[in-house]
Amino acid sequence: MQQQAIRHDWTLEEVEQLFTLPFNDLLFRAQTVHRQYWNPNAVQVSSLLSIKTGACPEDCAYCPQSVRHDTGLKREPLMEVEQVVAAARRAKEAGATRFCMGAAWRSPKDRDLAKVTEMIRRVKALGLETCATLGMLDEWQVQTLKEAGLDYYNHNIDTSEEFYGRIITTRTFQDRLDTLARVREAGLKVCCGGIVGMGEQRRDRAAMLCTLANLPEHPQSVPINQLVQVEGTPLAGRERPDSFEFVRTIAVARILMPRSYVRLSAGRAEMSEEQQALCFLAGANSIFYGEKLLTTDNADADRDRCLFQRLGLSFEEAPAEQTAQGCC
Ligand code: SAM
Ligand code: DTB
Ligand code: SF4
Repeated sequence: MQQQAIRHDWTLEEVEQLFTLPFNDLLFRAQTVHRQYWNPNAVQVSSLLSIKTGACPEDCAYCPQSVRHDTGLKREPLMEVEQVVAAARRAKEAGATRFCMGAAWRSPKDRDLAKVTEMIRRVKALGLETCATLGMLDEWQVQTLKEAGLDYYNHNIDTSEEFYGRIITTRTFQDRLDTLARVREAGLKVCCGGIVGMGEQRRDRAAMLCTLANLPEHPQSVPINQLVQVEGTPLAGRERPDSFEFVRTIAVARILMPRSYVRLSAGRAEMSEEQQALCFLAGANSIFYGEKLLTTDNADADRDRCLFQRLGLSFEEAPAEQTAQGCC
């Protein structure tokens, strides 16, 4: 069978048509593409740590960390480097190959960035891939992170350009694209995706994936989150998205971006094992693993291991170039 081409010229209509395929046809197509590029039974495993929690000045309607929402979350200053390294070591021992450090910032301040670069160096020295998500970055900040050895930068577009203003008013969709361009142009790997279940329409989900697929390079990692509803955020109480619609979103992401990791990201704790299995069949090949996401509970790690065993899935090995430097 001919390999699915890597395209950057998808039209919204084409993407919407994929969403309307009969479920079995869509999954067959996604799984076919998946097998052309990936080991279908290996899943990349990342762990997350919130290195600075709460009191974020942005007003993202989904987020428990915004200072504008009363979610009862305890704010925590930027963590100490040693604490972060200890958490990364535990994540590695549990089987993670990538460690993602998240901070509730609009953008990092210089003093904070200096500490984060030290965290990156130390985590990388453990033999883990590093990822950070720190908000908007200017060129100098991107360069500083690159020089520290950062592998991935996570910066989500979250939804369609049209729906964006209904979710966030303190920055624009274009602001997000601008940071993504700086990160990409500096040669860092991009981790960029969005959230399903915020009250958006299918057209918004299609437009979000179309934007990602038409970037000059596909993000190397595409996290698809299901909204984790947190009491006190404006989106708490929304109707849960249809489970098959979530699986469809994963399948369309896989077809549009064949070479990217597609991460079954937040929201697994609320999904059945059968739904997760369908997501893997649809081409998801990355997860967050471990007790917590940033501030909310993740799916239970023991149950994850059991699910992997039942499905014959394995944790993907660390990339060959990622070797511990032995200093810590
Ligand atoms: N402050 C930085 C930023 O916004 O880029 C980094 C951290 S922020 C928490 C990272 C991403 O987490 C958001 O872009 C969003 O996609 C996701 N996220 C946050 N809260 C969520 C929730 N309740 N459910 C699902 N995803 C969520
Ligand atoms: C992503 O796309 N999802 C992660 C990570 N990137 C940073 C964050 C999910 C956060 C879920 C809500 C919380 O735990 O605070
Ligand atoms: Fe702040 Fe990021 Fe949460 Fe938005 S998603 S409120 S920028 S931590």
